[in-house]
Amino acid sequence: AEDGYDLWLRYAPLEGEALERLEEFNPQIAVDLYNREDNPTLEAAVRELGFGLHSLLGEPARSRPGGHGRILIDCGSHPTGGEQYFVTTDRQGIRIGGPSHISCLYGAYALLRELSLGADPRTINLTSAPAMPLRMLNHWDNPDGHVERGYAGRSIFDWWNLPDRLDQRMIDYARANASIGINAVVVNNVNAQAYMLEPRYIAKLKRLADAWRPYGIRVFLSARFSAPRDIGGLPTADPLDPAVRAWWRAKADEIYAAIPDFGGFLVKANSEGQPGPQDYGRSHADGANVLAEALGNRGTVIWRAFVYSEHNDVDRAMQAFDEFVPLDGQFAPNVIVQVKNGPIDFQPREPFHPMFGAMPNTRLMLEAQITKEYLGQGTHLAYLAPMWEEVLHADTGRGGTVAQIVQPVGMAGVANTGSDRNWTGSDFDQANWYAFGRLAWDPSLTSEQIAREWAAQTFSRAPEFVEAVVPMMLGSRQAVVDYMTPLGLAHQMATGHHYGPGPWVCDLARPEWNPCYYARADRQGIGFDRTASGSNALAQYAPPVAAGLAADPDYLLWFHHVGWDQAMPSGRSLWAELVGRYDTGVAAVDAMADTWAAQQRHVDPQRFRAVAENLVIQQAEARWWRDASLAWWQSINGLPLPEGTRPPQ
Ligand code: GCW
Repeated sequence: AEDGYDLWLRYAPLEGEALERLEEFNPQIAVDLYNREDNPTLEAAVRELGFGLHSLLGEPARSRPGGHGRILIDCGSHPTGGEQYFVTTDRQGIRIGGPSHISCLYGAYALLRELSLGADPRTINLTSAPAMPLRMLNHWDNPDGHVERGYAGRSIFDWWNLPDRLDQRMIDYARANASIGINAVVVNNVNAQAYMLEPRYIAKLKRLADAWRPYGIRVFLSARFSAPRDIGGLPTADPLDPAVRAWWRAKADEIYAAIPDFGGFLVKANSEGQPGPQDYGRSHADGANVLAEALGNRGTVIWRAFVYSEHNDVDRAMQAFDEFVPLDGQFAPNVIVQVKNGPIDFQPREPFHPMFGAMPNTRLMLEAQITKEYLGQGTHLAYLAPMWEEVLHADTGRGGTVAQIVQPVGMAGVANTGSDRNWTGSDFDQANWYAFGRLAWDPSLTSEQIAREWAAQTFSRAPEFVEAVVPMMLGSRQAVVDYMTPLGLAHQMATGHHYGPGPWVCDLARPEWNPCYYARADRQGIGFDRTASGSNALAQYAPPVAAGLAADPDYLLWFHHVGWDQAMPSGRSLWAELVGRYDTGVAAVDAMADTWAAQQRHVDPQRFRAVAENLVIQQAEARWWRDASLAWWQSINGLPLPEGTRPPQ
């Protein structure tokens, strides 16, 4: 049965002309003489090509007598030669090449992708280099198997049986990542357990590192800042204490002895109760630099900018900028500061984070969330590439777009994997993993292009299918924005789980835990004034960009408190416009369900039904979001639903 385990690497048998062309070509894999020495990366390339081609040709493959098309794997073995590849065709056949072994694995996946999409093997010509050096997944997986914000079952990492037993799933995971160019993995939650740094866990991590090395993946660990105290027996974790510095140095040496290409540490410090340098009156830079010194030129410290402190009545959207921008230039060269796409927290829509462009002397990396904590989790269909595209293309007004700012460094995505048979809980959430990798490799790809290749490889190449499903995917994130948090509203999700609506919640201890803090609805109007008359978060952006954001209808209630009866450009009042947006979101989900219902003949029954049933839930829950939110706003503004609005159903 098709249960989705194969992800986009299904290599479903070709049909028609595409099949005839590949049969005609009659591929034979060859490895260049110089590369004959056993190399696990080239072996992986040969294996994948063999398996993929066989599968694309169908069973049983009709073998053709006579000529055959050679596929020559011919890559250099330069360890730091770069990850770029080329796939070219000449009279003798196809040649996959590049400076390093990993070039050939990436080239093999690119070739298989093209062939899967029906390309002619006699004219394939590809050359590609990754835009960003670090293309990374962050797993929020706890060692006990629970995944924070995970909606696809338990963790895929079997710490219990490692290092003695390596699940085949770990190889298939590496294949999936390599096929989209992901080259770095943080295996544990940023809310970290210090004991992950103990020798028994280093041995487990080594087994994973060894298994993934052929696929070009480096492992990283989330490190708990207080580890020198928690597991090191020291009385303090003060980063300026010599014994603490020596402890981190010895810990790094121990890890490198086991894993010579260990990537480094990811740290969440002084945020949401995590320990950090501020506990000792030190700065984020003091903390990051001590870990950086321990790693030396062997690795990187990735320090998260997602911080906000309790007992601070500054607008939460402003706190990271306020804390980090003054530290620009103080971080060691092997420190990266990792910044979420927006200034609050992975909302369905946020303006880009004002830190991008504001720290020219610090290496900044983008953090996106693949797992859809605030976008209907594993149930609602929302394709996130349009959101990431929006952020990557945003002009910071300070030396380039967000993509240009982070390109020399990289992009991290909070993974959505779990032990569900299809990896991601819902079949369409596979597209978000796929799109994240493709965009990190090449942020100039469009979300449409990525959706097309994903849908064709994952479900069906039938043009009618692709033409229907791609637009459905492209509109799906806006639908979520409309029925959950239209017009720039944010964080209206119920407390803790962040799934359903909770705009009425207003009694939690910390102000910024409450949805009412973000919506600021009162009898007169709704929205958070972040202009000069309010928190002035707007001033954290470069002036021309701030002006654009202030005038952007998508961020209306993000930046302004607006009267319920204020006229909108549409001519309608804000209230009527808001109601209209919720309705638009509900209608969009109905249309998605109709689109999917028409695809039955293109999709295997198991996955067809799984997606259809999720969409039924989403239809009901879009209504839940709209009706609960409107009822709450009405209880505040006392306004009737505008004329012509359909009654709740
Ligand atoms: O998105 C929020 C989540 C927390 C998470 C935190 C973070 C890992 O609700 O679960 O903790 O952000 O990014 O650190």
